Amino acid sequence: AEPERTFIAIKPDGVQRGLIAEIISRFERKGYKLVAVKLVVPSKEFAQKHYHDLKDRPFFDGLCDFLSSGPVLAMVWEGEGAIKYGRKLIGATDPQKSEPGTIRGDLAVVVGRNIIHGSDGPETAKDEIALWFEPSELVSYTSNAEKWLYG
Ligand code: YYY
Ligand code: MG
Repeated sequence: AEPERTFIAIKPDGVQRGLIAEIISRFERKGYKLVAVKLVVPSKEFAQKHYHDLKDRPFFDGLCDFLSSGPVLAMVWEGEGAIKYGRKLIGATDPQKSEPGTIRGDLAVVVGRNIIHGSDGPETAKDEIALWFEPSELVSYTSNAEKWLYG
Protein backbone atom coordinates (compact mmCIF):
# COMPACT_ATOMS: atom_id res chain seq x y z
CA ALA A 1 0.00 0.00 0.00
CA GLU A 2 1.07 3.60 -0.59
CA PRO A 3 2.24 5.44 2.52
CA GLU A 4 -0.39 7.76 3.95
CA ARG A 5 0.31 11.44 3.38
CA THR A 6 -1.40 14.58 4.62
CA PHE A 7 -1.12 18.24 3.72
CA ILE A 8 -0.31 20.50 6.67
CA ALA A 9 0.16 24.27 6.43
CA ILE A 10 1.22 26.81 9.03
CA LYS A 11 -0.88 29.87 8.23
CA PRO A 12 0.50 33.44 8.22
CA ASP A 13 -0.38 33.95 11.92
CA GLY A 14 1.62 30.88 12.96
CA VAL A 15 4.60 31.92 10.84
CA GLN A 16 4.54 35.53 12.10
CA ARG A 17 4.21 34.39 15.71
CA GLY A 18 7.37 32.31 15.45
CA LEU A 19 5.64 28.94 15.85
CA ILE A 20 7.16 27.07 12.90
CA ALA A 21 9.66 25.07 14.95
CA GLU A 22 7.13 24.36 17.72
CA ILE A 23 4.60 22.99 15.24
CA ILE A 24 7.06 20.98 13.13
CA SER A 25 8.45 19.52 16.32
CA ARG A 26 5.08 18.08 17.35
CA PHE A 27 4.67 16.18 14.07
CA GLU A 28 8.30 15.11 14.09
CA ARG A 29 8.29 13.85 17.69
CA LYS A 30 5.09 11.89 17.10
CA GLY A 31 6.94 9.89 14.47
CA TYR A 32 5.66 11.34 11.23
CA LYS A 33 8.07 11.94 8.37
CA LEU A 34 8.42 15.26 6.56
CA VAL A 35 8.39 14.59 2.81
CA ALA A 36 7.89 18.11 1.42
CA VAL A 37 8.17 21.66 2.71
CA LYS A 38 8.23 25.20 1.31
CA LEU A 39 7.50 28.75 2.37
CA VAL A 40 5.12 30.55 0.01
CA VAL A 41 2.84 33.59 -0.09
CA PRO A 42 -0.25 32.25 -1.84
CA SER A 43 -2.28 34.58 -4.06
CA LYS A 44 -5.90 35.19 -3.14
CA GLU A 45 -6.97 33.10 -6.16
CA PHE A 46 -4.82 30.25 -4.88
CA ALA A 47 -6.33 30.56 -1.39
CA GLN A 48 -9.81 30.39 -2.96
CA LYS A 49 -8.82 27.16 -4.69
CA HIS A 50 -7.47 25.72 -1.47
CA TYR A 51 -10.68 26.54 0.44
CA HIS A 52 -13.12 25.96 -2.49
CA ASP A 53 -15.32 23.69 -0.33
CA LEU A 54 -16.13 26.69 1.87
CA LYS A 55 -16.99 29.16 -0.90
CA ASP A 56 -20.59 29.61 0.30
CA ARG A 57 -19.68 30.32 3.91
CA PRO A 58 -19.86 33.91 5.20
CA PHE A 59 -16.22 33.87 6.35
CA PHE A 60 -14.84 32.64 3.00
CA ASP A 61 -13.65 36.00 1.68
CA GLY A 62 -11.95 37.02 4.93
CA LEU A 63 -10.40 33.58 5.24
CA CYS A 64 -8.89 33.77 1.74
CA ASP A 65 -7.64 37.33 2.35
CA PHE A 66 -6.00 36.08 5.53
CA LEU A 67 -4.37 32.98 4.02
CA SER A 68 -2.89 35.11 1.24
CA SER A 69 -1.74 37.90 3.61
CA GLY A 70 1.76 36.54 4.23
CA PRO A 71 4.06 33.54 4.22
CA VAL A 72 2.54 30.09 4.67
CA LEU A 73 4.69 27.05 5.49
CA ALA A 74 3.30 24.28 3.28
CA MET A 75 4.22 20.72 4.22
CA VAL A 76 3.48 17.10 3.49
CA TRP A 77 3.78 14.63 6.37
CA GLU A 78 3.79 10.86 5.96
CA GLY A 79 3.07 7.93 8.25
CA GLU A 80 0.45 5.54 9.54
CA GLY A 81 -2.76 7.43 10.30
CA ALA A 82 -1.15 10.77 9.37
CA ILE A 83 -4.40 12.31 8.07
CA LYS A 84 -6.67 11.51 11.00
CA TYR A 85 -4.06 11.69 13.72
CA GLY A 86 -2.69 14.89 12.22
CA ARG A 87 -6.11 16.43 12.80
CA LYS A 88 -5.94 15.20 16.39
CA LEU A 89 -2.58 16.86 16.92
CA ILE A 90 -4.05 20.07 15.48
CA GLY A 91 -7.23 20.07 17.58
CA ALA A 92 -10.74 21.41 16.98
CA THR A 93 -11.28 24.20 14.42
CA ASP A 94 -12.26 26.71 17.13
CA PRO A 95 -9.35 27.08 19.57
CA GLN A 96 -11.88 27.81 22.33
CA LYS A 97 -12.98 24.18 21.88
CA SER A 98 -9.59 22.58 21.16
CA GLU A 99 -8.26 20.44 24.00
CA PRO A 100 -5.14 21.53 25.84
CA GLY A 101 -2.25 19.51 24.45
CA THR A 102 -3.34 20.12 20.88
CA ILE A 103 -1.62 22.70 18.65
CA ARG A 104 -4.64 25.02 18.50
CA GLY A 105 -5.54 24.35 22.14
CA ASP A 106 -2.08 25.29 23.33
CA LEU A 107 -1.18 28.03 20.86
CA ALA A 108 -4.28 29.83 19.49
CA VAL A 109 -7.30 31.71 20.83
CA VAL A 110 -9.83 32.50 18.06
CA VAL A 111 -11.16 30.55 15.05
CA GLY A 112 -10.13 33.19 12.50
CA ARG A 113 -6.49 32.92 13.66
CA ASN A 114 -6.09 29.21 14.37
CA ILE A 115 -2.52 29.02 12.96
CA ILE A 116 -2.62 25.71 11.11
CA HIS A 117 -4.40 23.76 8.40
CA GLY A 118 -4.61 19.99 8.04
CA SER A 119 -6.35 17.83 5.42
CA ASP A 120 -9.63 16.37 6.69
CA GLY A 121 -9.65 13.08 4.73
CA PRO A 122 -7.89 10.95 2.11
CA GLU A 123 -9.51 12.72 -0.87
CA THR A 124 -8.77 16.25 0.36
CA ALA A 125 -5.25 15.19 1.32
CA LYS A 126 -4.65 14.00 -2.24
CA ASP A 127 -6.18 17.15 -3.78
CA GLU A 128 -4.38 19.56 -1.44
CA ILE A 129 -0.98 17.91 -1.92
CA ALA A 130 -1.50 18.14 -5.70
CA LEU A 131 -2.56 21.80 -5.43
CA TRP A 132 0.40 22.93 -3.34
CA PHE A 133 3.22 20.69 -4.62
CA GLU A 134 4.64 19.37 -7.86
CA PRO A 135 5.17 15.58 -7.72
CA SER A 136 8.93 16.20 -7.99
CA GLU A 137 8.85 18.21 -4.74
CA LEU A 138 7.80 15.15 -2.73
CA VAL A 139 10.85 13.38 -1.36
CA SER A 140 10.65 9.63 -0.81
CA TYR A 141 13.23 8.33 1.62
CA THR A 142 13.61 5.77 4.37
CA SER A 143 13.89 7.31 7.79
CA ASN A 144 16.35 5.61 10.09
CA ALA A 145 13.67 5.72 12.81
CA GLU A 146 11.11 3.68 10.87
CA LYS A 147 12.17 0.28 12.16
CA TRP A 148 11.88 1.63 15.72
CA LEU A 149 8.57 3.36 15.08
CA TYR A 150 6.85 0.49 13.32
CA GLY A 151 8.76 -2.58 14.43
O1 YYY B 1 -10.40 22.12 8.76
P1 YYY B 1 -10.42 23.24 9.75
O2 YYY B 1 -9.36 24.27 9.48
O3 YYY B 1 -10.39 22.77 11.18
O4 YYY B 1 -11.85 23.98 9.61
P2 YYY B 1 -12.75 24.25 8.30
O5 YYY B 1 -14.17 24.03 8.71
O6 YYY B 1 -12.24 23.49 7.12
O7 YYY B 1 -12.56 25.80 8.07
C1 YYY B 1 -11.39 26.30 7.48
C2 YYY B 1 -10.95 27.54 8.21
O8 YYY B 1 -11.97 28.53 8.12
C3 YYY B 1 -10.73 27.36 9.71
O9 YYY B 1 -9.48 26.81 10.02
C4 YYY B 1 -10.87 28.77 10.20
C5 YYY B 1 -11.92 29.37 9.26
N1 YYY B 1 -13.24 29.42 9.91
C6 YYY B 1 -13.71 30.64 10.39
O10 YYY B 1 -13.01 31.64 10.27
N2 YYY B 1 -14.93 30.70 10.99
C7 YYY B 1 -15.67 29.58 11.15
N3 YYY B 1 -16.86 29.66 11.75
C8 YYY B 1 -15.22 28.34 10.65
C9 YYY B 1 -13.97 28.30 10.03
MG1 MG C 1 -10.89 22.04 6.75
